[in-house]
Amino acid sequence: MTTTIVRAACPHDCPDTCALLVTVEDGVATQVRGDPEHPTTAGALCTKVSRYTERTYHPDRLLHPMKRIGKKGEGKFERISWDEALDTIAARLKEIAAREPQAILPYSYAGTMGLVQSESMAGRFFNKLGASFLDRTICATAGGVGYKYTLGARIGTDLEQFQNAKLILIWGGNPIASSVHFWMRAQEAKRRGAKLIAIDPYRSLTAEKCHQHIAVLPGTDAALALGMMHVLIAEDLLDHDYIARHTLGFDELKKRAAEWTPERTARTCGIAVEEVLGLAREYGQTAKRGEPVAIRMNYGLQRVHGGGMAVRNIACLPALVGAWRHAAGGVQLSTSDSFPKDNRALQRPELLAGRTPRTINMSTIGDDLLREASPEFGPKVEAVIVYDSNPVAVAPESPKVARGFAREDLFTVVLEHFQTDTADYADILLPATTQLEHTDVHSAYGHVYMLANNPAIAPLGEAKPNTEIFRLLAARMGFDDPCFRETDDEIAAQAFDRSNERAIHFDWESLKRKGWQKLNVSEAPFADGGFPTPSGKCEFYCERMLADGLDPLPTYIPPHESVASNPTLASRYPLAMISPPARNFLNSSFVNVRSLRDTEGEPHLDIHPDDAKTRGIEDGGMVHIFNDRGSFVAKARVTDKARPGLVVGLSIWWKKFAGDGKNANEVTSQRLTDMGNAPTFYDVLVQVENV
Ligand SMILES: Nc1nc2c(c(=O)[nH]1)N[C@H]1C(S)=C(S)[C@@H](COP(=O)(O)OP(=O)(O)OC[C@H]3O[C@@H](n4cnc5c(=O)[nH]c(N)nc54)[C@H](O)[C@@H]3O)O[C@H]1N2
Ligand SMILES: Nc1nc2c(c(=O)[nH]1)N[C@H]1C(S)=C(S)[C@@H](COP(=O)(O)OP(=O)(O)OC[C@H]3O[C@@H](n4cnc5c(=O)[nH]c(N)nc54)[C@H](O)[C@@H]3O)O[C@H]1N2
Ligand SMILES: [Mo]
Repeated sequence: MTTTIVRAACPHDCPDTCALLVTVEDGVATQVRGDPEHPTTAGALCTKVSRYTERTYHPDRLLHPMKRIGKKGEGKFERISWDEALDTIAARLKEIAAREPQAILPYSYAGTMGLVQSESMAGRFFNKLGASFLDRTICATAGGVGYKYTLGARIGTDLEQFQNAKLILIWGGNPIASSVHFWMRAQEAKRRGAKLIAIDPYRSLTAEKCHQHIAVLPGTDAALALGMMHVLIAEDLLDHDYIARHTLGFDELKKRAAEWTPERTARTCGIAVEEVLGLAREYGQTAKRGEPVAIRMNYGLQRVHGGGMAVRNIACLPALVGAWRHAAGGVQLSTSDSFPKDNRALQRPELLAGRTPRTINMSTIGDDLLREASPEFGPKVEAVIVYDSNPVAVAPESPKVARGFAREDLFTVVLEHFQTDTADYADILLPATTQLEHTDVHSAYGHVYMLANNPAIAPLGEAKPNTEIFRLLAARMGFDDPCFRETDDEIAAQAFDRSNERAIHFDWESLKRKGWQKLNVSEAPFADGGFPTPSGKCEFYCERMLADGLDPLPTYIPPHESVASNPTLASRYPLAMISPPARNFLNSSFVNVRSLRDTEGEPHLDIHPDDAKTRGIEDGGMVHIFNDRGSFVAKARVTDKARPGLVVGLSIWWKKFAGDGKNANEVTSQRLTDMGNAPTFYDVLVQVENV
């Protein structure tokens, strides 16, 4: 028997982007481990990816191209050859493109985060075609835009520093489920005497293990940050020297923060005045003692109307108290802009040849698939090519998404590992390779290492990498630019811009051998200011926001749907619903892996005992969750983990694994955030009753 160890990278949409070691015995991958030498992975994997071989060798893997023989959504397919599949797709796309290429829409997200298998060859293909652009907003753009207004770029505290912090605010994130390698550092900090405070409407697994949990109402974090500023300023818990040298607009901010008394803040957030005061004092006094205070924000807090503003406001806090002076202080939402990705080399925008196709927002795919041609919208969508995403399960207001994909006149191609809820609507379903079967190169959004993914095994069945599928389609379409013939290795070698000092060490061949390489970045990014904003400062007052039609100062934007902001709606639908990630799923990936699904059991709804009692709901009873957009059924868990007025349905279930064939996105809305045109998954009112 020959045994080899292959260096790989976790492809999933998670801040941790782990370095993997894959054991291969006689051509079969038998084990996936975390690389013990990679500092952030530290030899540990989450429950999901430690079972990656179960996913790759799953009996339900798609192994051949197929064409639909049943009704759309029914999921009945028949095996065809690659030639037939590619010829069918090319013929249809040629016919549409000859009339109107913008009637073709790519739909993709982060099924794989690999820079090669996500938007390289695919991006080139759609650029050459002149297809509609897709605005990839479904996760992080609200917070990303808010963060950038304040700090200039998505750069933050290095993950490898958090264990040295004396206070960590875990704000809108549940890292035990969604970023376990950050949580390992936070626990180390706790052992060294740090205090951990969770700010989350729900007592998540993480909130349960922190010293303190502040259960704000969903969508009110911007107000809490303003209240903290008020107290920091009133009690002079400030770093005046840092403010003077490295910030813009402190005097204006002072006036604004004065409006946010602890009483007003507490009322808005649905918490006690003491909680506002206590949080601000803990933060300000720890910093004043010269000790590092760190904030780990996560995207959970920005899936609401004012999500961009909330992130912006929180991003102002470290500069007020001088937390950036310490490598272990500051804030991290994302580190993605630390990476000098060469998107031009990957996607070749010159293939557009001067055209600027219209842009469709992936978060409003429900409405947009149902739209007729119009001067504002442009042509009706006639073809959708889905890869690295499962929109029928994950996109908001799912009843409309499903109706859109059910259109008889829509031509749908899905590249997938499995027959997902979206795959059920495909005209042509193509088998894609998993991370063990293809080459890739990775950046990360929670740490600062570039990683290589070497293929460990041969593709299963007739599966092909996304790149190869688009390469073959390009040839069928007659696209003869040389970039369509590049190999995956050639593409990977162009992923980072080596003229940028941060990626100066990047060399694909050596990265493949070593597996990972840290970017050339400083330990404390803003210790001496140098924010990548137009002013070079942390912008409390932001001219760009004014130009974009926003309040240039931190403010509070209430939820679209809440008891306080919409009492009329709340009289019918009085409960706020959030649907954050379940620990054993990764968005909708892994839901079909038996052992992981069995651990989650079935779709649940956590509801507070008071809210259950008034509705006669008992623990373990089946409940119906509904609003004007739709409804779904789940098993009630009566628990005070959900604060009164809040219900929580951990997600994202495949609809076909739920008893009623529906999931939480039946009731979520397509209304967008204040910034970044992102969805408002956690800005939803519902009513709940016994089935
Ligand atoms: N196991 C697992 N890991 C994942 C994922 C997964 O599905 N499963 N998804 C991955 C993806 S795509 C992402 S984007 C990341 C991050 O994904 P996030 O959406 O940040 O998810 P979580 O880290 O679970 O944290 C969300 C937390 O925010 C809370 N929350 C909801 N609304 C509010 C609010 O208004 N204010 C505040 N303060 N908190 C709120 C929720 O109760 C939850 O505990 O995780 C990634 N990691
Ligand atoms: N209600 C609710 N809805 C949500 C969220 C929520 O918290 N609540 N979270 C939102 C967030 S943060 C996100 S990021 C989105 C995530 O939404 P998506 O990015 O759509 O994520 P997944 O559901 O994991 O689907 C990814 C699919 O890509 C496939 N895939 C993986 N690798 C490859 C590959 O190499 N090739 C091909 N062709 N396919 C591949 C997987 O099999 C999987 O089916 O969902 C959003 N939806
Ligand atoms: Mo996400």
